[in-house]
Amino acid sequence: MAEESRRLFLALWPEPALAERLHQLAGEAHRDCGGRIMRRETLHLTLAFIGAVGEGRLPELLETLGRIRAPRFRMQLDALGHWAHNHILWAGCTHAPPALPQLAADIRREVAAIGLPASGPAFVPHMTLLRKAHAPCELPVFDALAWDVAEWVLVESRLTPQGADYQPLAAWALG
Ligand code: 3AM
Repeated sequence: MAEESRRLFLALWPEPALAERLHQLAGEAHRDCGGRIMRRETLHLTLAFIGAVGEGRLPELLETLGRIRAPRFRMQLDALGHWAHNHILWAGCTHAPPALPQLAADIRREVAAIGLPASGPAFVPHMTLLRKAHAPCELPVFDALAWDVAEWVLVESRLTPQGADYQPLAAWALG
C-alpha cells in the first residue's frame, strides 16, 4: 500500500487578537479589492513551504527542525500590498527584522539538507489577507501592528472544498 503523505509548511502564527485585527483589515481592503477573505484562524506568515512528505520521514524532519536555534524578535506589520501575478492582497512590514529572513533561511537550509524540497519563491515576508483580489484603488490606512514573535510552527495543510484547512503539528520556541 502506498505510504500516506502530508502537505507541510513552516509558519509564524499570530495570537488571536492580532489575527482579529488583521482580519478586520482584510475586511476593509475587501471593500475596494473584492476577492476572498482568508478566515481569521488561518492567517499566518509562511516561512517555508515543503509540500508532500511521507509519514516515514516525519520523525527525521521533526528532529532536524528541533535543532534550529533562533532569537525572538519583534515585527511591525505596517504595510499592505497587492501582487498582480497571484492576485494576493497581503500585510507585511516595511523593515523586516533581520532575525525573520534568517529564521526562514535556516529552516530552508536544514530541510534541504535532509533532501526535502524547502521550495517556494524567494522569501518575502507577507500574510495573505485576500485571494483573487483586484489591484486596490486605495489601501486602508492603519496603525502599525506590533508582533512579538516567540515561536514558529510546523503545519499540515489539507485542501478542502472550503479552502485550506491548517493543522499545527509541532511548535518550537524562539530563544
Ligand atoms: O503564505 P501564502 O498564503 O502566500 O500559497 C500557499 C500559502 O502561501 C503556499 O504555502 C502557503 C501555505 O499554504 N503554497 C502552496 N503550495 C505551494 C507550492 N507548491 C506554496 N508555496 C510554494 N510552492
